[in-house]
Amino acid sequence: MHSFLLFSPEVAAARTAGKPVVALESTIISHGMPYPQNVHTAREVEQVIRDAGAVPATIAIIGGKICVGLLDAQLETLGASPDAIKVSRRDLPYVLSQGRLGATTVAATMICAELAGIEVFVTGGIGGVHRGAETSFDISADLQELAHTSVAVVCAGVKSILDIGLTLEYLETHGVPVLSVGQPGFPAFFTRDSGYKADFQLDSAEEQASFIRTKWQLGLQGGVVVSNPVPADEAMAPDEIDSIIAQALQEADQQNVAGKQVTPFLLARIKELTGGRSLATNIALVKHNALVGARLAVALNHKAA
Ligand code: PSU
Ligand code: MN
Repeated sequence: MHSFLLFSPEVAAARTAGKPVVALESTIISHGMPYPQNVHTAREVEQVIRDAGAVPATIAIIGGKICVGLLDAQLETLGASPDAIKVSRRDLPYVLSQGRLGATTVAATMICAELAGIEVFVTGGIGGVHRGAETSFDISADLQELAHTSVAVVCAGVKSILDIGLTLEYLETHGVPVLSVGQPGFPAFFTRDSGYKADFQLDSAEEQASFIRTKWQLGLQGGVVVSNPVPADEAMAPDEIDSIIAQALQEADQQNVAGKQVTPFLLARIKELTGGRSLATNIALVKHNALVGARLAVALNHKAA
């Protein structure tokens, strides 16, 4: 086993028993939602996964270890700590070797999940190609990770802070399939419809698991995006969220926000500008993704590699 990995007792027991495990990221906790709703939501999301017959493994970097599964106290520390570092692929060696507190992005969580032998990972939204990327070159490392690392990522699509069309083009170029659940369209995080279609609609966990197994059995390495729209009664009004996103983007531009600060800046501004209503939608969609991810992990577990 990899010397950097440290499994929680719950996850270690699940591995021994051959139970399905679902990875969860921690940047959504440290940089995606405010305290204390972040910790509360993280616990609720874990419980959704347990109730659906799988075991949650929230991943973070603590004390020079990749912690796979967090104790309550660790989750609390991470959620309450203002100086947890946002850790993507580039940052992993620094945060581990310096013993810093790190919250893993989609990219870093995929790396850690693969090291830990976990095939399914649930999040809210993945990173992507930013609007204006033709001049800023701002393309999330999440997309390269999906190209190379063999983990299925359940999400509610990408926020329209990004260029959704270019994000899908990038994924196509790198051979990353985009599945949708319950509708043909690719969802836009706060809303169910991005105006773009997913590649393949597969509604049942069994079909999704067969697709994913087939890809990996063919030797086609890399991830699969399983896009799951926010439940209709929890979605935001498209007009409202679009104008708020436009304002947040303009402010980021005026304030010269760059690099890894861009996504957290936009997420925080959107929350403020919606008076916190975006947070309720965010929490609802993550919990819904947890249910879909747990069912997928159970189905994949029945089709052992
Ligand atoms: N998108 C969201 N919520 C999030 C993130 C993205 O809707 O919390 C986080 C995820 O951890 C994702 C990261 O991996 O932001 C992407 O950051 P960047 O764009 O800097 O690669
Ligand atoms: Mn970026």
